Amino acid sequence: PDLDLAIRGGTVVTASDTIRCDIGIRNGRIALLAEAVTGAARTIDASGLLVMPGGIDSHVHLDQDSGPDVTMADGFESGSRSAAAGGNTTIIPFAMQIKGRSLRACVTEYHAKAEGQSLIDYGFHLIVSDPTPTVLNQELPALFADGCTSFKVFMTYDDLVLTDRQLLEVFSVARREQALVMVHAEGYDSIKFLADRLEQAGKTAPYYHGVSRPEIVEREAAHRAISHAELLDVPIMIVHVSGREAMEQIRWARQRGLKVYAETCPQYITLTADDMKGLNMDMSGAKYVCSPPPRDTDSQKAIWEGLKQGVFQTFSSDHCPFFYDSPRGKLSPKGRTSFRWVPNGIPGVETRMPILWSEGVAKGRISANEFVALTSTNHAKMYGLYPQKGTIAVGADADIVLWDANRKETLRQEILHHGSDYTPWEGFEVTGYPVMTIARGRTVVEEGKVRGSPGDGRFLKRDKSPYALPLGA
Ligand code: DUC
Ligand code: ZN
Ligand code: ZN
Ligand code: ZN
Repeated sequence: PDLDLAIRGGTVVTASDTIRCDIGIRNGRIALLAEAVTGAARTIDASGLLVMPGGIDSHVHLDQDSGPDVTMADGFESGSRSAAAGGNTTIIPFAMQIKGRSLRACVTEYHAKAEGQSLIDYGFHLIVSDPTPTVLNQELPALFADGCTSFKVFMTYDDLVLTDRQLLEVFSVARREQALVMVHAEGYDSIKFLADRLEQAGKTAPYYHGVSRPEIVEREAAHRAISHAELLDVPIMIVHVSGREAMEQIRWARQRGLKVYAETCPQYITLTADDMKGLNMDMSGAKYVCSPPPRDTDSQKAIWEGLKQGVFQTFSSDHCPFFYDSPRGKLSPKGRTSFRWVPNGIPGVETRMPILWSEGVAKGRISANEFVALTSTNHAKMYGLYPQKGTIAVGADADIVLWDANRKETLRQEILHHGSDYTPWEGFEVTGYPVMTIARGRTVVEEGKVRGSPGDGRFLKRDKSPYALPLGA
């Protein structure tokens, strides 16, 4: 037989269509879409299941340097395994520059961390924390040419924050090179001011993490980033948008015709600031500490509006996994003294797709096609992977998730594959779950059982993003 694999009897769902058809796969790519595909070396019966493009999670942190006191709970092996178990076939983690060091040298280290480890294909976004002339004029253009065609900048954190001048410098390189800028929009000085005042008042519990980073702080930074982007005519993607305030800035930018894109995450439709209270303001609230912090139920409503109206192009996990009960995790010795030292981030690469399906599609808020766009197709388009990734079409990589729309599951640590020792969604009930994840024609995970191996995943050299073209290009 000239086909390696046939997926038969399922309903194929892409970002644009829902079609009853079979899929024929050869050499890791989709060779054939037809009413009936026969004569393959192996056949998978997908009757009763949805057949969708594998998830692409374009916002994932793995094995990222987290300072001297803290270790991330996932490297590329466990992180990619968890991603695959959650229906993903591609992840785009970050390669972070450490201030005072060469960006190129840091990226080389991340390549070494990932080499031979990932079960699924991966790319890298860069993080620029020290935009020296060498970084701006030599290293960034060379790294873009190497296929890392997007980078993130931070407007907060001592170790990462860029001044407005520096933001303008990197934005202008992005414009010239057609790289896509991702912006962490939270204002450094406001957070510092509020956190100092809270600590002085003895308010140090994890709950005050959220109080120190209110929506206004995110909105102000979003507006500032948008203004810088307009000044230079450079497209930007505002990541992890948490609520109405920042979202209104994005709407405003779009009405002005600006190329301002946005991402949101599961935490902003399911968690609230109250989760950080834990039990009577104890340390267990640290399990939910992430930035921007979860808001309130009104904000969740706002985010749903944005998801339905196309404000958001991508729905990513912002998987940033730490241990809870560990001296190198959320409860590090310093972390116990104040929210200021609790590492910011939560694990979620495995639960992203079930949460959006369950809360979105199963509850009638978005269509299955919109789900595919938000979890896969738009990530591929935005970050230079389309149409190799992100769709089911002849010639595309055979990256596929078989999805049981009716499967009920209770999310809990016990069934997950990540390195963290907890999930923020312990006990959360979902309808809709992945049954099998197929990456370039190979079964990576089947019914929660891992079939793939570290090293099966390859580094993806991404194209320039068509979304990064300036208005006046
Ligand atoms: N930003 C992220 O993107 N992830 C975790 C923490 C943060 O500040
Ligand atoms: Zn590279
Ligand atoms: Zn961020
Ligand atoms: Zn992140």
